[in-house]
Amino acid sequence: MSEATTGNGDGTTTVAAGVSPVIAEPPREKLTKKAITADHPTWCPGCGDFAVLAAFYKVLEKRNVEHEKIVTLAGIGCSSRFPYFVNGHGAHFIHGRAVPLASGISLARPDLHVFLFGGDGDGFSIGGNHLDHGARKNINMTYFIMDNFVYGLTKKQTSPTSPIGFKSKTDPTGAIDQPVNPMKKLVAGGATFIARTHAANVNHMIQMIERAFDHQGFSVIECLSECVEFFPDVFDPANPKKGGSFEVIQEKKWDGTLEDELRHDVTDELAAYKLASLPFPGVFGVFYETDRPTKNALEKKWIETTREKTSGASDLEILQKTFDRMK
Ligand SMILES: Cc1ncc(C[n+]2csc(CCOP(=O)(O)OP(=O)(O)O)c2C)c(N)n1
Ligand code: SF4
Ligand SMILES: [Mg+2]
Repeated sequence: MSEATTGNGDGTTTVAAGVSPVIAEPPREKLTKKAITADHPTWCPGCGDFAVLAAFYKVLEKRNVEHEKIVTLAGIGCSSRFPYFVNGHGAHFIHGRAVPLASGISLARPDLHVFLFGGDGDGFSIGGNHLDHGARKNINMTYFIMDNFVYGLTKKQTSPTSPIGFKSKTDPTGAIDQPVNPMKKLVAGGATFIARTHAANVNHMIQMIERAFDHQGFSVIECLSECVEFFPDVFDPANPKKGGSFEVIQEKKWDGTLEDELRHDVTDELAAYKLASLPFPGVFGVFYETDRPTKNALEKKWIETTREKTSGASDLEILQKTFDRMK
């Protein structure tokens, strides 16, 4: 019991004037899949995004995340419908603007787990610039990008990750532009956790989401997720169930062995860049991870220092002083 409260001996408590009462929380039940499952997903049967949702439910359940602390946000696209299917706080926002919305929420409420979901169009086209700034500022959130190499919701336009030659409504004779390489873009942008996975491999997706969840800072996962309607079979070469090979990055164990010298150092930016240069379907796993102060932490420190300097002045007094200085 805190100093501001007095037990009355009859189970009730008297709270000193001017002090907010501490409300005892009822015992918390374990988070279940049932509790976090919302509407039935409206994706086409066979869409890769179903498996992503299943993996996300699994992680929330496994980690027993506090239900009221889960926030899922998205822009616009088939993949961006994600927040509708998660029973928690969330918003389906403006096309490409999930990162700015999430930045405000993450900075104002650092106690929340901010998850973003979206597509290659939302993240690398219209939202590409926001992605870079979220990354360089290292704002705490986890961004899961379902990359299907096409604009699915708007029915087959060339996306920034569509390969050269892809025939779509915007490129009827085949795409001619160099596609974005998501891993290279994220390394150059300054994201502090960067991973790649595949919707056909649920266990690997779960591992990557858990690693991102544990990371403090701007974490991004690119997930190859097939659009069965407008770009079917494009990821077969990375899908063992369809005859492909799913090559997982072997991370260094720092055990001093000879074989460890060949393993990937996730803190090495250049090594991550080199991995990102491998031809399609490339490799899967954690490309890069570094420990850099988050904007959340830096901003908190700055506010505290300013508070100390203004020696307990109220917000109104600080505002008044600012106006006085401008006279
Ligand atoms: C400002 C604006 N421009 C364009 C659109 C149309 N639009 C909606 S979703 C989308 C692309 C979606 O592609 P992607 O992000 O890859 O998601 P997918 O549907 O493939 O999951 C576009 C161009 C829009 N809603 N708003
Ligand atoms: S159009 Fe493609 S991305 Fe959209 S729900 Fe259907 S299969 Fe999935
Ligand atoms: Mg897409």
